[in-house]
Amino acid sequence: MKRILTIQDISCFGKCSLTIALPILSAMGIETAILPTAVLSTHTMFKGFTFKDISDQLKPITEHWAKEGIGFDAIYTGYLGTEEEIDTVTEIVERFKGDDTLIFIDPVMGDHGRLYSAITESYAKKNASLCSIADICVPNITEAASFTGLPYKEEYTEDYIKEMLLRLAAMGTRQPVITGVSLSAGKIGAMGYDSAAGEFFSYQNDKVPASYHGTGDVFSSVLAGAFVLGKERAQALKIASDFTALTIEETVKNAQDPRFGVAFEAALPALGRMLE
Ligand code: PXL
Repeated sequence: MKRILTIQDISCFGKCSLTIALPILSAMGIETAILPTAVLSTHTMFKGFTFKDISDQLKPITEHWAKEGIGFDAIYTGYLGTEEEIDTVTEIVERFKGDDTLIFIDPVMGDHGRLYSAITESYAKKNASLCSIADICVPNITEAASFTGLPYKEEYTEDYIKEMLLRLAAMGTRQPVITGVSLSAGKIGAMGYDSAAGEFFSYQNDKVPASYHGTGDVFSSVLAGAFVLGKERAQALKIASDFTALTIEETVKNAQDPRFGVAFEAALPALGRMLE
């Protein structure tokens, strides 16, 4: 069985980060070790959330694992609260990276043209350098614009996305993948670039006209899992995009406050079938 380590916060209510990654990766048949960086009452889109930083535990936990000789087929990082955390996570990635360890970085930092409130310019720079050591990094257009210095656009051409991907590859990421990319009206998906082969790849699905918190984490978890399972990149993008669309469709059936997240649980049986 493949083994992945995922490093993210635990938001106790409002499904995202670890409460999405752990059940999805487990359902994909991947042994999943977790490294929680912080415990929040909810994710940060709710007012008045509590936040307990537990990132001082990252080093002692991983030192224990190293002593036990524990290794991973992949490391997948998501939302990281502070610059110090990014430094520590970078050290952990360097320490546990074997010849065949897939490093998958989701540089969670913003959306819809705006960086989250706590994100500073120096945080963004540090996050860009974490992406530079990734095999695969999956920024959305907002995050990719911040990393590459290109302007954020709501309306764009395929060439704009290609330019972003080339710049991300020049920064060091082996296979950058930009998420939330719409290459024609009514469609949405992702586009990537394999820097070793010099090839672009993309997948587009019908856009479900609804928006919920946590869909980025669903997409990243499935994509990371699909790569770990050895799926070919076009297939991995298709599975992640189709599953994410399905979770949105399931959520629409019993619509709640969008901050409560997506009903990914209802779509998990279909994920097994998509992987066959
Ligand atoms: O879904 C990304 C995410 C993860 N963790 C926390 C967040 C967010 C996005 O808002 O606030 C705590």
